[in-house]
Parts: sequence; structure tokens; C-alpha cells
Amino acid sequence: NSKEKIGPQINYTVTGIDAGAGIMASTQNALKDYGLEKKNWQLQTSSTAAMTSTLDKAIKDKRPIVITGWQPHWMFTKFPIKFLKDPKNVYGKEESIHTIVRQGLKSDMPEAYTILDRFHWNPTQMSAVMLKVNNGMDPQKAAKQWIKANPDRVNEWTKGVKKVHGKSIKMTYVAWDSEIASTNVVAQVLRDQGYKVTIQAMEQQPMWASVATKAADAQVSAWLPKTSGLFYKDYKGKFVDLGANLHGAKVGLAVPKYMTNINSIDDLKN
Ligand code: PBE
Repeated sequence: NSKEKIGPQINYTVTGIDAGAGIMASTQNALKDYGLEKKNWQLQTSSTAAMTSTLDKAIKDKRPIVITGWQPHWMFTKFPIKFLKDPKNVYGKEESIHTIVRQGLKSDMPEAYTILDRFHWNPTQMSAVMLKVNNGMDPQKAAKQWIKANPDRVNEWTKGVKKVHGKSIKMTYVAWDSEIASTNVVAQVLRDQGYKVTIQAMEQQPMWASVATKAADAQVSAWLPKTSGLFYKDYKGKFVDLGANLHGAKVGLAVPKYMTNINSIDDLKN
């Protein structure tokens, strides 16, 4: 019943993802800033896979649900969901995803640095890789296919860059769908350039630490200014920010479109 309060229907619960994600910290802030915490709203930690499966079931039964949502992500193509308005701007407006490399990379590996510096694509392109992986394809294979299908874009990154012969480079990432896609594409482009590339998935904090301590060379997973903002601030001065590799990302709370009375985070209080 849409006239009923939303809170009691879903146990005052926002269905979240892994604890280390920036969207989880932002959502804790949102629960405070919108006065939801004192009304016993809570954020449930899980994983992207568990969250999207819970969302899938709720939508099949047309039940209400509130999730942590972001774009680019296939959840917005697969499910009829909408972002809630965020009048207090807790999640920020549009975000960009930045490429972060270790200090000294430019002089140590100028070819890789140039490619990492030039790497950029758009949400449609990132989504194409994510969709293949979501449909069960191995991420490296999905990256190879995308590279083959987008020679002009890849050429913008590699044009005039000398081939190397077996130099090792290491990238770290968090196993979010978007970062699985971008990291595998960049890693494959570097392999095609002649690098021996390892990519290692880890939690967000160790990922930032790995580049700051030069244990890793690069990551392409910094959602800014807000979502990864705390880590950016913590490690500032210990990495090189090569700027945005993607514009037009967005983070917030989302609900199924059939929840027509819920359009803003403020509406959760009613
Ligand atoms: N995400 C996807 C991440 C960044 C990439 C929105 C789930 C987060 O830190 O929240």
C-alpha cells in the first residue's frame, strides 16, 4: 500500500554493498543528515552481487526496497530503478573517475605513464564491457573484445608510444563491476604494448596504500570528488592524479520506479 509509511515496510533498512565502498560512508552521512538515523534507519552491509539479487527479488514481487545505487552500472539497465533526489547534496552531483599513479612512474615507465595519462572513455563504453562480464564473460576476454571493436579510441591512448619488451607493471583495483571493466581494459592495452601486467583486486584502503607506497604502479578507480574523497585526502601528496578517465558518474540512493511516492531521500521520513 503506497499510502503506508515506507520505513516499517522495509524494516528501516537501506540495502548496501561492501563496507569499504565510498557509497557506504556517504550513505551513513545521508542517514545522519536527513534525520533518518534517529528514526532507526540503518544501512545493511552486503556486496554488489547480494544487493542486486535482493533488488531483483523485490522487483519480481513489486515490494519496496531502498538500495545504494551508482552509474555507470548495469543495475540501471537491468532494473526499472531511479535515483532519489538528494537536496542536501550528501552524495555530490556528477562524479568523475580518476587515474591515480605512483610517484616516479613518469620517469621509470614513460610509455605506460603516457597511456595511463591518455586513458579515457565514456559511460556507454564502460557499460559495454560491464555488460559482457555480467553476462558471464571472463573480464580479460571482454576487455580484448572491446579493444578490438574500438580501435580508434584505443589509438588515442597509444598513438606514437614506443613498444616495450616485457617490463613489469602492477595495477590494483577493487572488484566493483565498473573497476573490473576499466582495469582489465587498461591492463590489456598495456599488455598489447609489451608490458607484463599484473592486476590485483583488494579492498579500497589497501588499494590507495599500494600506490602511495609504490607497491603498485597505478589504479583507475578513484571516484571523485566525494565517493573516494576520504582516501584521496588521506594519501594526498603520495600519488600523482592523472585526472578523469570518465565523466558522468553518479552515486546515491535508488528505489524501483513503482515507488511513485518516494522521489527524494527526504520522503523516506514520511
Ligand atoms: N562504487 C563503485 C564505489 C566506487 C565504484 C560506487 C560502488 C564506491 O566506493 O562506492
